[in-house]
Amino acid sequence: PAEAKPFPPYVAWKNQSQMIQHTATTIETKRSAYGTSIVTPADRLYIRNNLPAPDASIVNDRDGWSMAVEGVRSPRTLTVRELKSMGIETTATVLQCSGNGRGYFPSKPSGTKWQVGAAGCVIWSGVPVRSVVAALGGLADGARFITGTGGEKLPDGIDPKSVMVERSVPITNLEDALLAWEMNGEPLPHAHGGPLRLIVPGYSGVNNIKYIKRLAFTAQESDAAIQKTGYRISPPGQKHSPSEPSVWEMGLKSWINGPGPDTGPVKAGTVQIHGVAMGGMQAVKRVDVSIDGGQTWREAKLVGPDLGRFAWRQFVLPVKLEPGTYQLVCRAQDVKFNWQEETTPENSGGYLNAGWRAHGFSVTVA
Ligand code: MSS
Repeated sequence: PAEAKPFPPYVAWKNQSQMIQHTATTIETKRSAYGTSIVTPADRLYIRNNLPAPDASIVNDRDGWSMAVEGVRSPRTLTVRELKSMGIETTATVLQCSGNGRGYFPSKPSGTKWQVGAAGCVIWSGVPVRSVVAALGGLADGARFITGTGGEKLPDGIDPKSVMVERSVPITNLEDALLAWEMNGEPLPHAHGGPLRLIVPGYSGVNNIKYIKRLAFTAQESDAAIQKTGYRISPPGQKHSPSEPSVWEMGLKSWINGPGPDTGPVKAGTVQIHGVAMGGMQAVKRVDVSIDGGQTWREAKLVGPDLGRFAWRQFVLPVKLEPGTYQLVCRAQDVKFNWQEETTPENSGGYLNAGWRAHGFSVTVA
């Protein structure tokens, strides 16, 4: 099995027994490895790289890392040391790959067949992007997007636009976006984008640029392929086109982690059904659990401190189960009274699957 393969050097420090390695650049958390507290430990947080990660030596001098800022009144290159003098903020967000849940689309779109594990809840600390903008004299005229560029060395002999990791998000994210140098109380690991990463709360993984080397406030979206034609919601089987919606905001979503399809046999008696729920841009208000595939529902209890609207909530429902087979599903409601969708329509990239039915599974109680 894929899990047996040792992890490549840049992620060798990960807890390999708690993860599923699809490839050297796509590694997910096992459903059973999320636990019941809120924050996902770094050593089991998923990994996704579109390009090979830069050399780990880039974190040898973290404070010396520099990032160019463009599209402000006084454009400049700033070091992490300088950024640290401009402000500090800490935010918990769900970091989730756009393709998380792709493995549950019936048509099996191409790309990594992520189940639930290309996600985690992470605490970031860094400087608000808006503070950096203020320190550099404010936005230049016409800025409509925040565009971040990854610090990877690009392969020779290829059009850089075809491979570079550069994404644009609407300027409205100035409110909440962060340039983070710490993750879960530690210097940001190189594998997760250290020394410096752009965090766009509520937006899917690809918009959170690792090892950021350029931050530009632009009039247009990036013309890099990853923005122009990649990561778009297109009809099944069709190529992405720039006119289709970009994979930006995440949706309302929840899933059960335990007992799970990978937690082994369940003993009859009282079972604590638990999982996670996230609202995308809105806080989660409520989670319902069903043991009969959605015919009847019971409200679960939200567990632990509320880390803000961009974090996920853990939930639990104690249920007495007799021997038999049960179909476990859950669905979340946000503070605007929207319910999680039952089925996410197929799209060619297999993005943003948040359908509650597809994330369910059956357990046998003996
Ligand atoms: N950044 C950079 N620089 N590069 C790359 O490749 N990727 C993406 C993000 N960012 C990249 C970046 C993706 S795609 C994702 S998910 C994320 O990141 C991940 O993260 P981690 O830390 O987990 O690895 Mo899908 O939507």
